Amino acid sequence: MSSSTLQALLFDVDGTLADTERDGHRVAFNRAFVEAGLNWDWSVDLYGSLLSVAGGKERIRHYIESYNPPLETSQPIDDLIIDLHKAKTRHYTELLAQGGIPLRPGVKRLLDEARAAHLRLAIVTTTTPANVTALLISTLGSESLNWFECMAAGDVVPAKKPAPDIYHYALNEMKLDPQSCLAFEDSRNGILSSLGANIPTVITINDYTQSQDFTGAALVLDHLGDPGDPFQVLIGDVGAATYLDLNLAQRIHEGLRW
Ligand code: XBP
Ligand code: MG
Repeated sequence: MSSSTLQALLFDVDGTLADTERDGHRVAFNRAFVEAGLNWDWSVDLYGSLLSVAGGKERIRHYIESYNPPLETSQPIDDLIIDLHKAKTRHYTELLAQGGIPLRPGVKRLLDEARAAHLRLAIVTTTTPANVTALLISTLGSESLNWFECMAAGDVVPAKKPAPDIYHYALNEMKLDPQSCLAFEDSRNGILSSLGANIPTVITINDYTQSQDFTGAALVLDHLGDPGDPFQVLIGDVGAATYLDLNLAQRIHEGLRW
């Protein structure tokens, strides 16, 4: 098999598998703030700005340092961030367990197709591993945890996206050439990370990322689409396709010259 044959699909989680940020992570952060007695509230708009920093702990630190919110505590900042983030993860996983967030269009169909074709699958994300598990179980059932050969997530690498480290980690774990993979991302931080590891990348935008710069993307779509729920192509050439199936994924991949 040539190194450029498509062998694996690598999926970001937040914003790509599901729209988790506005009604999931943001809500969980706010619940953790209330629980800690902090008078902080991350509005939908403010959260959009805070998303420039990937990683929940990193995002809280950035908020404290850049926005100077009221902070009446004798607790060292590092400890406060860790405690807030633990509480946030608890709230987030509880929210998902209640079935709060569905998968985006086409995600389950594409995963099913890829499994049927014996393509290799991985998760490559900044988020905490417990959050990935909670999303997969609540949307696809616990069986789906076995679908992914590698779950590259959270603090397994010190430098989060946009650094390419988490993709390098997954490639190394799976012993894969970057050119034999296709990554799925939703954000500029995400594509900087995947392209930084030389992995061809498809973008599905969302409300928070729609005006970001996706230079270098193989394809930019509003979502993966489904039969009866066609995608809109924002950048790229898909011929007559109306949804991203394996055939289109392979064509996009083959069309790239790296
Ligand atoms: C997602 C993130 C995550 C979540 C929070 O980025 O930035 O930080 O918002 O997750 P990506 P944690 O989709 O590029 O992986 O709080 O667990 O860090
Ligand atoms: Mg993302």
